[in-house]
Amino acid sequence: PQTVYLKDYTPPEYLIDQIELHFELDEQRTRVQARMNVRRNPHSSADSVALKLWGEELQLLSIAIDGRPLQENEFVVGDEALIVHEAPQDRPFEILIENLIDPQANTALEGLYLSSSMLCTQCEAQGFRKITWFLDRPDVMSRFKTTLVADKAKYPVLLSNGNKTGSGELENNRHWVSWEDPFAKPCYLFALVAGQLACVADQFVTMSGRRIDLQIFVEQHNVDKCGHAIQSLKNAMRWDEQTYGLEYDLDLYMIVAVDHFNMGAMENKGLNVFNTKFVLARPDTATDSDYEHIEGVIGHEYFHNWSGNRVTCRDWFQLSLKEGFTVFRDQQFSGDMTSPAVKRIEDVNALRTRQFAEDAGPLAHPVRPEAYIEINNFYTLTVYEKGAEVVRMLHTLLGAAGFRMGCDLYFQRHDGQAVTCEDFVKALEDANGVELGQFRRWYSQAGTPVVTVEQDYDAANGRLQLTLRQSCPPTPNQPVKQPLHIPVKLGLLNADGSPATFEFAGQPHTEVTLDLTAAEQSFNFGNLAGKPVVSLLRGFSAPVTLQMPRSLDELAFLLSHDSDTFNRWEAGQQLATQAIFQLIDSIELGRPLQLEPIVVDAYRRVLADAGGDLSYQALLLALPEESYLSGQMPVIDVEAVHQAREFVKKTLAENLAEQFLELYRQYHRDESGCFDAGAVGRRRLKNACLSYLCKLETPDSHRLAEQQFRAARNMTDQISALAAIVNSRHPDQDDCLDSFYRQWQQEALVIDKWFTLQATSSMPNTFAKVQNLMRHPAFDMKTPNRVRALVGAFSQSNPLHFHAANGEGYRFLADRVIELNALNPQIASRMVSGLAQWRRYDANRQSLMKQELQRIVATDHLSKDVYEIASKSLA
Ligand code: DPP
Ligand code: ZN
Repeated sequence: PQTVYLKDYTPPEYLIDQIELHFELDEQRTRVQARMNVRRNPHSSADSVALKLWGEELQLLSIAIDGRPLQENEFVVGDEALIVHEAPQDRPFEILIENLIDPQANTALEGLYLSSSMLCTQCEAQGFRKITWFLDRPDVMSRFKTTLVADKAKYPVLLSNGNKTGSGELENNRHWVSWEDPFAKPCYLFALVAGQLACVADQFVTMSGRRIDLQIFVEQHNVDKCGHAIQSLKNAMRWDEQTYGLEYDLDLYMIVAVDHFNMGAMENKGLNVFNTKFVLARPDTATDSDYEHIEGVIGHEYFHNWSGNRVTCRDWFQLSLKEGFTVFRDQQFSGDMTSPAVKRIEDVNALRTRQFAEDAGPLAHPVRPEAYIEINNFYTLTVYEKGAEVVRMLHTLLGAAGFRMGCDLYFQRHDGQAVTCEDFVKALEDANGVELGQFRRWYSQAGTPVVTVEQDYDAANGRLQLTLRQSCPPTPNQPVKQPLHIPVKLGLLNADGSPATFEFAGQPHTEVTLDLTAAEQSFNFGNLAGKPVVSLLRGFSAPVTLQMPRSLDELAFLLSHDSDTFNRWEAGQQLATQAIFQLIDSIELGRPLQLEPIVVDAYRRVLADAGGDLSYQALLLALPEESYLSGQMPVIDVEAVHQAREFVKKTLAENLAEQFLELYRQYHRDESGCFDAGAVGRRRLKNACLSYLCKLETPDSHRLAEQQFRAARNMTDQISALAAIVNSRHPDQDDCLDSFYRQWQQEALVIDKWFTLQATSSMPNTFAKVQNLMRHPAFDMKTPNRVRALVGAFSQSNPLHFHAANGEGYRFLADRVIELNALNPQIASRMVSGLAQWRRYDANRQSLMKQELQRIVATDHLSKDVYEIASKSLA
């Protein structure tokens, strides 16, 4: 397979200003007619060049230029492209292509495909070439007119981008609808949908007084689960007006929910296509977190209308231009809608457990990658989540007002263009009159920087000197790293826990952002009454690993007193992490296990402090995840990590049982249907307590969980109780699982949760259960959500059992990857990630994992997607 390089970018030789598409829709034989207005790009080389249109899995019926059918010697059709040897060079011309496609055979879910009984499309990144031959690249922007013709009974609803311009009846019970999108766009934003769909409608009045129709299309049985999505959309539209001054630009905004979808959702102009998971919610079927994710993803796709659609990417190496920026925007939005403190912690937690692992492994790549074999493999945590952190640092460095000025200039300067990450940074610089030269390295340099800290306190003069050093480990193709511009937010605490006022750069402060730009740099803080406790990297102001040795006492102190909500939580995490690592040492040395009393005391204080944000309190109670702990070990010992963490959880439960039970009782009430911060917080805190209490494995704790499970009228309470039951030795576990299945068998998204709970259980014989579940009638390898719920959850969220020392988990995963490779390469390649980190394990596991990767690479007809991930993992 061929590698594509950023350095080889050249502007397109041809442009397509307009395309008129005509579809005769049919499950197995869809006829596509594309009429394109083509001309040479005045900004490309002047040489005469052949016209190369990308196309895959298409059957050509006819091709004509300016009405003249081409002879066979005038063009050639290959597996990937159609080449017209001599196209007109000196004038615009029209190409007319007719071809056939087979949506039902399309299990890769790229291009036009069948999902349940509806036809829909997914064109990002390069799916349009599976619809017709085209200049499928984001810097070719065209105005689209689309006509859809279909059977009226099977496909009463026919949708595409933009505004509806006409419709009518045809013979044989067929009908047509035509659409026109007034905004030029790259073909990755094209969409069509056809099906028997119910519509939930609303309206939004924009800040300039325009009335926008909002429509959500779902299968009839889901109309009662669209209320939250519609409200989220309205919230997002208002928020973008208020926060970025950005208004919606069409008269209609449509969202369609489909069961079969490779990703979360897609921002097609005026016609978003969503995975049902990020639309459908009812209090009894969706958890509080589901409600939040729906709001976040609805916001994300809506925000793309400006950051992605009006201003798009020049080439796919610039993907983070739209994704990093839009993730940052959706994070801001979700924080504003819920709790900024809680949202920040959740985002950092995900970044540190998952993106940091990617950045430390064989698939590490910069936020702006330099090479790819298959672009679908680069929709990564690095491009999305680290990309968002890079935008967040720009926000921190420029301040909210400066950042907004920069964004205004960016949108104004580049509206209607396909641009680069460089253009984005340049707009921020120009609007603020600043220079961000060194900062740009964040886009080109992979790996997570490590920052170490040395403190030197001069009591006589009340001065503190901090020396910060940064380094970054080598990553593939980047052996040597340059220092980065790292914003480090800092505060100091007095001995009594109050915030200290200090002198920095001649001014009094209570908080500053240090610009760490050199490999080693010292900073001085004066006017101190006594030795302060340093609170560093507040709000996680940069995506780095901070190494700062601290005593358990100091961490407990910060957990009680730090005014920065992120660092207060972080102190608790570090406290638990240190305690767990001490226990891991004891396990490995065969010593008896004992938890430091200071840890129990710290959690007792967290339990006692019920004054504030209960969701935040629940986060303070959550122990660091096994994957986060593993990420810090030179050689990962999954069993010791699990055993040590369980020991801490159980010991805390034993020592603080009364407090856990009291809090549980205090907040256990039925507030189903209430989603305000108070009700959500009460559920979170109560369920955190329940999960501790179930570690006691007493008849009382079992009864408590089962009562909650049986009585629950909302999914948060029901699934939390079931999770506690499934992860304990509860005697009625199987009965509870069966009754849950019977209750919810008609609700695909709830059954996904049922699969995931079992796949992630830490109890013995989980692997046998996973194998049985593969044969369950509700399991289906062609439904990505189901595959992720079982195969994905087991291999990525059950380290204990997936990494079984006999290699059964690895063999199982490789078998599934090979099966999926033939059905859906994108999903197959996502599943490989369970094996990518093989170097982090002991020699026995390394060789077992490597074997499976080698078996995958040796598979016949391996897709580019799987080949790239598996071969790079081995390299
Ligand atoms: N562009 C899509 C997104 O919003 C890709 N799934 O992330
Ligand atoms: Zn996106």
